[in-house]
Amino acid sequence: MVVLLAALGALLAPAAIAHESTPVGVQRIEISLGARELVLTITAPPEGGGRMPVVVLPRGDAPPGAVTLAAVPAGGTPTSPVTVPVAPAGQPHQVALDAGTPGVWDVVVADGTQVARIPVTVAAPAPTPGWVWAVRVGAVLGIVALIAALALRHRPRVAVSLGAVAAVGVTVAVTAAVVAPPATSATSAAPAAPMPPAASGGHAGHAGMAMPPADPMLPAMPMTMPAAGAVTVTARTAGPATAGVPLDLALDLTDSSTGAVVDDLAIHDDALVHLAVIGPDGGLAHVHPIRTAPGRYEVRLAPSVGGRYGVFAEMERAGDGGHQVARTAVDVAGPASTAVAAPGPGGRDVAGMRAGVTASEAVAGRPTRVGVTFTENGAPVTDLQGWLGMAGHLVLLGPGAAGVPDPGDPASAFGHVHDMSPAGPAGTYGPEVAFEHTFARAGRHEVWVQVQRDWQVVTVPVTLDVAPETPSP
Ligand SMILES: [Cu+2]
Repeated sequence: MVVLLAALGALLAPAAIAHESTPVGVQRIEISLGARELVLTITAPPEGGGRMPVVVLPRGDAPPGAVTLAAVPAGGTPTSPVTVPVAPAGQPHQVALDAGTPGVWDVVVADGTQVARIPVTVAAPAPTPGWVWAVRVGAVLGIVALIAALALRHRPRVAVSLGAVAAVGVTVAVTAAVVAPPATSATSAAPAAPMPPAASGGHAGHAGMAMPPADPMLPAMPMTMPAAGAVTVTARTAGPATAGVPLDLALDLTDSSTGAVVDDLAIHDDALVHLAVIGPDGGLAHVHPIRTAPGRYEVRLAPSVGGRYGVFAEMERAGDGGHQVARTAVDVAGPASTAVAAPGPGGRDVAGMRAGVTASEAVAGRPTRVGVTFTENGAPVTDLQGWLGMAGHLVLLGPGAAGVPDPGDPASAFGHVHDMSPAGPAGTYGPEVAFEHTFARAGRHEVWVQVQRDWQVVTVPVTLDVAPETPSP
């Protein structure tokens, strides 16, 4: 009898592990909160909710001060936020927030003026499989009936009936346990899908036609994806924008086909929205607006000259995976720019370093390689930190109607290219970052190469003249 009870106890064990929760992911997101650049690493709580560790890493100028963090149900107001120092740059601080129930939560980051809300979904625990219930019910029934039968053994007829019930219960439990699927597939959410071919640098990411081998156990990729709604970005300012005055820019995201508010952005390259703001002086601000409400993003800019600024928002919608750029413009009052165009390929001094820019012959329609090699006092720089998950970024603006790059002219094409080279043994990059890009149009282009060193983004502007494609002989 003891053996039988032990066996029943063992059968109950799978029910206990069925609720074991698994961590569902870590995401990194960069935000421009006022004058601060913060990198947050958010570890999602286990299924069902719980502790949510968040690491706050200040980068950029990192003015002294602190921000507060809290986790609240989406749209809620924090009641007991945690204060975190955000200086100096490169000094991380970890806090443990609590997201106690499944659903959509906001990680709220506030600096006393601005409030960022980063949505985090806390997964619900997987429902208990039917076989677990069969084991539980069968085992409990078996144990109870067995104990009752033993207690009533002075009434043989009743005891025999209870014994029969116990046998049925044990049979149900044993059968359910035997036919149960292996524990791994019953307790984890889903088998890991095979990774698609990595889009690592070069042309690999552009081939596009290679499909991973079909796996009958995975949902089939539909052959025709529904066209994702393109996002329209509407820029608003509280008042007239003036050069030399900090400018709070609000961006409202709507679906261009339905007009509905767009609030399903996925984090890509460590941000929800990558915003390039290009001024009439050829200056580039590459910032990451904070989400302040569903479909609304805000960022503080520092326009230095008057004129029309081009605003380029790069986004990916969840479930779609497609990368898109929405553009708009903002007019700033003030003296016009007197800046001259950036130099072409060659050497120039930037951020205490020497940046040597090379470009292969740039011809429209053909791959062009742009490289920048950094040296310091003649020695190669090998401590570039990478930024937004990669070695370097190249932002480009093509010629407008007047034949030169014009950020306010929709005819000026915008582009963003990555250097996806692997990091060196120390996790750093350098001395060279390089980019390959096929310019669609001939004419004068402005490109900005961006790397990170000492927690500061270093931007190297380059003027590049692209020759027209020569007709094939
Ligand atoms: Cu970005």
